[in-house]
Amino acid sequence: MKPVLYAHPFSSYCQKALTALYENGTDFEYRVLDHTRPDVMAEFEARWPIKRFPILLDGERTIVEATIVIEYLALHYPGPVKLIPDDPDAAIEVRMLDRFFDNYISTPQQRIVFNAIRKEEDRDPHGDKEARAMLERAYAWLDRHMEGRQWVAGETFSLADCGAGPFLFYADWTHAIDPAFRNVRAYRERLLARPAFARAVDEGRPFRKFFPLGAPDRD
Ligand SMILES: N[C@@H](CCC(=O)N[C@@H](CS)C(=O)NCC(=O)O)C(=O)O
Repeated sequence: MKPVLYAHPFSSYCQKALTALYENGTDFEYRVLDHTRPDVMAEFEARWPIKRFPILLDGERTIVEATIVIEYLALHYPGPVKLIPDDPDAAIEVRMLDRFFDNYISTPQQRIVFNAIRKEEDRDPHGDKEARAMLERAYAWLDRHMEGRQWVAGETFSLADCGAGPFLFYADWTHAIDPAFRNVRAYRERLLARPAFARAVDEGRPFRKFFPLGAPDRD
């Protein structure tokens, strides 16, 4: 039986897991989370009442959190692209950078978007300002880190790059990456040219009109 991914093509965390699946050509069943499919939504919510996606179902086992989905795939469905290095020390670097993108790029990016879609009276300008300041600090750190590098952790494409793709993609739409951060911008372009992530981006294209801040006419 193949693993089942419950996901939506326009979601950044789903694109992170999809990039890993596409990198390795892993055979899986894609159950798209769509309100016109209440049966799929109900299955998903029964499996993970926290209701954050993606999740992976393998037999009776439910795996949650995009990073852990990728860890699980590397262990149980390994392919030619080693997204987590065998060397434990190199793997620490990969996992550390993976945390960087979740915590300091994606989290503030989502905070800005969630704030923007609230009713006017419920918005939190202070939270928005803090999230933007975090993104600026994260871009600055990443720009120095990416000097002379192709991928973010080690010589090869890894788990950390799987998250970097979608998170930098949406972060730039949300709070533009200043042109002065040329290493970050070049890295974002490199990620967009990576076939596995490019495929995930293409699958999300039809949903761009739903981006709450308005999707730019590029990428
Ligand atoms: N920590 C989770 C975060 C997943 C997440 O935030 N997914 C978003 C889609 S990109 C979601 O479920 N949004 C639904 C909601 O906020 O109600 C992970 O790493 O997988």
